[in-house]
Amino acid sequence: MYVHAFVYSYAIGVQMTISLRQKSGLVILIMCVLTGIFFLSCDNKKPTSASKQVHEGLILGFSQIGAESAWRNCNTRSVRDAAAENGVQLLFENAEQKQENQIKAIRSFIAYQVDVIAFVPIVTDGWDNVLREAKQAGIPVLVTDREIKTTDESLYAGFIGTDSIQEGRSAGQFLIHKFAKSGKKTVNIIELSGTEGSSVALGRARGFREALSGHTEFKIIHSESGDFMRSKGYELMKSVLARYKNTDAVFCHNDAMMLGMLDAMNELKIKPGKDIVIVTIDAQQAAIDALRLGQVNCAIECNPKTGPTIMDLAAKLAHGESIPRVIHVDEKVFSEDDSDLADIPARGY
Ligand code: GYE
Repeated sequence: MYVHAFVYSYAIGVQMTISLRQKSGLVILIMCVLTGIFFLSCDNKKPTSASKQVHEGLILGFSQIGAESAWRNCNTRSVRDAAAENGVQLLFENAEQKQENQIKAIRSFIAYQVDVIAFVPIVTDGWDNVLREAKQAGIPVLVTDREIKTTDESLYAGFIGTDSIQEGRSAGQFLIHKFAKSGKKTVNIIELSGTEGSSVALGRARGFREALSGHTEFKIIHSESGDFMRSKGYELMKSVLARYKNTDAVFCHNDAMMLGMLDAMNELKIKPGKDIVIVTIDAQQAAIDALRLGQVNCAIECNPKTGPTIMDLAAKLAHGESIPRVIHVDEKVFSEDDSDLADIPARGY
């Protein structure tokens, strides 16, 4: 597609040059070639929309971690829909937040001799043994959404998912910008983090600290895991906010926990977005609604709609083709500074 765009823009340039037969034509030609190069350079960011390929007959074993958030449910829908659209036979297992269930599911996929295994690793560690079994059985593995730590990179074919370090950086950068003119000597931050040991919680925490390093006025006064769940966000923040009355900002690793926290703030008579600055990740519909109401100051998108790309990658693997080692999905940052908040299309999650 990008090659087509390149050829197309080149052809337009040539045509214009010929018809103008002037210096300006040459300038246009150069611009068109540069546009083509730009399209080509975008090639490593794969679109997550359906490419409508049909992969009839392919058997994909997919181990999902659970249903802890609206984000997760959308991710599950995206995988199920894309499988149905592409004629892929999907063996879907919900691990209910337990790694041992995921390991069992992967073993059952191996026993079933599926063509490809895809899974969302709930935490980074502890996958080597089961992945070695998949390798011995000759079944390629795609890691999706969250990353794994392994000493043997040959145990999986590639990863598609979020760039969690960048999401954390964006959160930190927003706070730097937000408090730049406040004159505050100290900005007290609470971090409500995701599932302990998960690559996304580790990455978001790391990127956040990286962005704030060197800005000594920012202090993370408390950091605790709410396991990406709304109920835990509520429970935890009710006591934490009552304890830390001098909180200036909260960084939530996901919207579900943020929404639980808003309930707690309501009970504690704290005005979210005003008394305390709120940055959150996922940008689901409820977070965008809260942003429009001024209750959230910044919502960083995490894109759950990876189903179509997962099907394409699985088909490549089933045909013995190689896939990129890492594909990060496109993500935007929405904030109170945007003039077009009203125009954000319905999120679908
Ligand atoms: O941000 C959160 C979910 O792994 C990126 O998990 C995902 C995270 C997402 O439950 O809402």
